[in-house]
Amino acid sequence: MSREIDVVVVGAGFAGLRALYTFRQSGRSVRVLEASSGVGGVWNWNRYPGARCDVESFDYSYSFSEELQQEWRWSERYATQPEILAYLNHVADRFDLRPDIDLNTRVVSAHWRESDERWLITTDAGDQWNAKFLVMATGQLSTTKRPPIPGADSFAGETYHTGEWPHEPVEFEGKRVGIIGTGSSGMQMTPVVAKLAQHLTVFQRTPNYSVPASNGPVSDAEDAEVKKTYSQRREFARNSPSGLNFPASRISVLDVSDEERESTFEKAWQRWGFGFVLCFKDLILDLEANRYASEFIRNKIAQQIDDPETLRKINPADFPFGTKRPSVDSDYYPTFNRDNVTLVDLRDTPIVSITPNGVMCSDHEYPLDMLVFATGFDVFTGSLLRIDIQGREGITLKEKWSAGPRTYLGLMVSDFPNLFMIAGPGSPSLLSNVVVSTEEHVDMIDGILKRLDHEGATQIVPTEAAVGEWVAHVNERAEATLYPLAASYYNGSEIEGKPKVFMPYAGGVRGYRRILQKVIAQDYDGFTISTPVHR
Ligand code: NA7
Repeated sequence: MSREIDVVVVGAGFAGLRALYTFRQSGRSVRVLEASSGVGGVWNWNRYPGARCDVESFDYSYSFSEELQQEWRWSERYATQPEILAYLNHVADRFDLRPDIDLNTRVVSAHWRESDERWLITTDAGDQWNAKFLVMATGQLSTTKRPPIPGADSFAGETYHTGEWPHEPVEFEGKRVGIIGTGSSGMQMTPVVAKLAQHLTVFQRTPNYSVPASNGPVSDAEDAEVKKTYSQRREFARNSPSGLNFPASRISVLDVSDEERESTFEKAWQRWGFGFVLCFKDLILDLEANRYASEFIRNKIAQQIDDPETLRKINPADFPFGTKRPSVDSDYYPTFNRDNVTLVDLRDTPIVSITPNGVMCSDHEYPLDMLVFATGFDVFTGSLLRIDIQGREGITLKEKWSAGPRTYLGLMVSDFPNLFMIAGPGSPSLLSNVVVSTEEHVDMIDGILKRLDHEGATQIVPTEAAVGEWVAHVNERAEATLYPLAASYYNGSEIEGKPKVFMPYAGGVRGYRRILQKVIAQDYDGFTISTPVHR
């Protein structure tokens, strides 16, 4: 017997908690189904040492409650994973969200039934929910990727993936540790583990650019200052290119003197972290402009590395800065000056296999006691496609997206009525401060549901034409940038065989917001809204 409910939300991370709060406020019955044993989404899974956010805490937090943003006190500019998880648990308690959340509950299928215009959702325990609306708050970075390296299961020591880190403490002391992967997770973990392990070997396939976090404690004065004008700060972020609190420059790097260029870069390097990409208007738009930034960062990296051979391996050169998501690090580069740290360049000596003893590269074997996969995720589509989602006439989402995701506004898919994605492919999503984009989508969905209520409508679905136009627009915006020049998870390159299409919307948070406002003003242009078919 399935249970009736207005809305099923899949996932209890940032997006799912906000969705539950908002839809409940609107008087709907809501059930959140969460696979893990706690709330927090990625912040509950990514417990590896050194894990922290690379968007500033003041901005990587909810804006929906003035009381919440006034009372929560962030301790550091860039919050650690435990602090963000504590925040999300606080939110769950403060707004009494837990009674409507089922933990340890993985959704295995969701089938649309035209006969009663509802979604039938089945969990791994065989429980079923019958919901008018289905909201996928499954995140973009939540399906871990373990590369298909021969012998991967044969390793006799401890193995971990950064995105599925155990809740129990992991001991590094006295061990030979290997980390595969130098994305944000690998770069965050490396300096911490290097201080604990007997020896650390970092296996790097593609060197990426990283800018310093310039992290530090939040002073009482700064806390008070931000809280005095918090709502303005939020409004600024919503109307900015990336949802961050940095003034985007309107100046081209090509129009300034050498001195001005260097001093602007230097200022951004010292303080802006991820916001470095915004310090001139054209760093992600113009290759010549980008060259200046890439060169500046390469020089900065060179100043931090003692050994010329290590520098040759670690200094990025294969793609322009920012076109693959840059990292924001704390002491990553100087870590390679330590005697107990080795950098292996997999472009020179690829991994041949994993053996019971360690990692076998083309030149020799690296014996290890512990192997950490910091190898990332099946980004954007992984968490959606691993669920058997069937829309009208049994069409699966997998079939629908066989050539890559096709959405309207990154929010809905044609033939899948009443199914919403939060920060899905085709929205600013991972090209933005994703909390800003998440809250915007929840509010958009809330508005849609109210609009349906208003005239007793029961279905909303985008037209095929609207999806086609949106996909074309997403591609157009991507092609106007340098993003396509890197093989990255933005364009499906993180998984072999994945369709190579550009996933996020590169037109900016502000531009996207204006489009949503226009769609609403035109009474949900691009959607078909229909009234009951079965009465
Ligand atoms: P990322 O950024 O996707 O990084 C994954 C890393 O793992 C990256 O360096 C990859 O190298 C490397 N990788 C992946 N597969 C392999 C194989 N087969 N062999 C060697 N190395 C491999 O994931 P993260 O977890 O670091 O960060 C994800 C996001 O979380 C981040 O962007 C922030 O938004 C927060 P490659 O570059 O593919 O050559």
